[in-house]
Amino acid sequence: MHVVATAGHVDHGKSTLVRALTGRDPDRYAEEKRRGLTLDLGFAWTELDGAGPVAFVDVPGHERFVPTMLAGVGPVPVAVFVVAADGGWMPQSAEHLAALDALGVRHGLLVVTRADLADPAPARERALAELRASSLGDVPAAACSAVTGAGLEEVRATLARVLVGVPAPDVRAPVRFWVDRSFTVTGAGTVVTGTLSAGRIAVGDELRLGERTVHVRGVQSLERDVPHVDAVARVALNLRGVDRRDVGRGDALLTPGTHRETDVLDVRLAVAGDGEPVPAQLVAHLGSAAVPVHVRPLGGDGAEALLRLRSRTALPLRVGDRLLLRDPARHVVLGAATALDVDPPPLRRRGAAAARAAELAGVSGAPDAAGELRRRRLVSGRHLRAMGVEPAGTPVAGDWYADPGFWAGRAERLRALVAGFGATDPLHPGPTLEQARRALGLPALELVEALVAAPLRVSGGRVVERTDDLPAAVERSVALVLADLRREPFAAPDVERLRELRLGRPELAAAVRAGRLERVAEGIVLAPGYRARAVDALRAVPQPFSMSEARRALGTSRRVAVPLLEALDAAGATARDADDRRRLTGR
Ligand SMILES: Nc1nc2c(ncn2[C@@H]2O[C@H](COP(=O)(O)OP(=O)(O)OP(=O)(O)O)[C@@H](O)[C@H]2O)c(=O)[nH]1
Ligand SMILES: [Mg+2]
Repeated sequence: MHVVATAGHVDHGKSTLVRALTGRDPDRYAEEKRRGLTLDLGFAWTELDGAGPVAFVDVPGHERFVPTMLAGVGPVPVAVFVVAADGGWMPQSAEHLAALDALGVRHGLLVVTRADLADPAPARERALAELRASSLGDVPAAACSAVTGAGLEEVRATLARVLVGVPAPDVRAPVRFWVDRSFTVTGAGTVVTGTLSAGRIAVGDELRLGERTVHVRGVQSLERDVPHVDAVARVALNLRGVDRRDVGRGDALLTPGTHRETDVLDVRLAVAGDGEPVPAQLVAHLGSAAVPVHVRPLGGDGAEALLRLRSRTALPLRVGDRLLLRDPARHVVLGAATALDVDPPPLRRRGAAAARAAELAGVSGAPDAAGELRRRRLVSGRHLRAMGVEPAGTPVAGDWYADPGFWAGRAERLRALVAGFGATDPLHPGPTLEQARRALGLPALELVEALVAAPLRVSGGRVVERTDDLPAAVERSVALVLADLRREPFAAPDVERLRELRLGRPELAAAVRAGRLERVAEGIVLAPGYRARAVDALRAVPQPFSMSEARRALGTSRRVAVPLLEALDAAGATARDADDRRRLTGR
């Protein structure tokens, strides 16, 4: 299917042309028919020889309804530009063309209507010259009269030729389905309609609508139920999970995880040569949405402006999206803003805007994973994908991607942190994973774990420096402790035994650093791997179990059992019930 939008000045014959081509009146409302004026988007479709089904989105031409026009053409890739032979080039001809240009519409044709009322040649020449200077470029033209029917066949043939040359969209692309109508159908529930510009929607799909998940219960296209529909298409969706009042024009249904809902973004706007500053309040149009935005200039030169946009409501965005910026007060389409960053950093310090502009100067809006890593330093793959950027390279941990220089720097800082720790507190020879996470400003413990490499290692939940060499006397004493622990794995040496073996605080700390012993609590050490062994032993105990049941199963005293079970709790291997009994979690 093809989807085509009309464009052109009020009363130039757009709706009449659509009716002549499809046999259906796109003006649905009694008031539209009475006043002979399109007030809202209209929809009609037909079969066109050589091009198959063609759906039309008919837009209003009146200057008051330019936002409605934009909601209609937003997701549509092809335009039928209408100029009346007796009307010529008019203000909304210019404004609609500026909109199509900003949206980057590259396919279309010119139709000179009302050709029975005046010579179509002057209107055609002027319009073709205007269109040539836009994204539409050189387009074919046809003249017709809806009253006499003359020229309609040529309009059909020309439109079919244009449509055959329109490239097929990517049906595997993520869905961002812009709603242009929503209503309730008795017995079916909420129905939304819109133009699907990329991707595929199938019955049973789950889509995101802001914070909620909605289920596609039914799909209709061209008034027929279908199991799925591929872009480009006019689509009606029957939805489960949303009330009709909670969805409407300007909302988008999204493939989960593929867009970032944001109310702040940085963009590049090509500016006209007059050098006028960009107004501080504009309206941004994207798909069927129109949101007021506050504009903060970051920098740029005469030809382009780098702007921070802040909108009152969030928009689902990806890097590279084009937003049309319009000044409604002056009826001026300023142009297309390209989304460079849909999750920009806050600008706090003096000079931050200029620094940001310098950073964005080299950003094109084409997804660039390495560039994102350089600027963000550390980011999850999930977040990158939501911004429309496919991660490149290998994650440093889990789903985390890091800039190589940043990552090497954090590894360096962790080594320094651990060294500093050992110097000030021999009994705690390194920071806990959580302490290290905070000191390094990292968002997840798994990142700290991933940074631990020789000579560092994790022992007893702490990051410590591996020092393999123990003084010979300490080595001998530790060997005796380990021999005791082989017989009774949870009978940690008591104060007396430690004194007898001359294992004081520094000696124990050194043995822990060397990985010979693991610290359970102050003055309590066990053989490495004690937690796994304890979990094994506790499997034999009926769940949940009390402290004394655990103590008996482990063959140890309360002095050891209490901190040992706390260590298991901390590691997530055991969980405590309300009555202080515990069970194994299976982890
Ligand atoms: N004589 C003549 N009249 C036409 C022709 N096409 C449209 N009209 C008349 O022009 C007037 C405006 O036509 P519409 O189709 O409503 O114009 P429109 O562009 O849809 O107007 P808006 O949607 O309000 O912007 C109507 O009275 C039509 O009957 C034509 O080819 N010849
Ligand atoms: Mg109309």
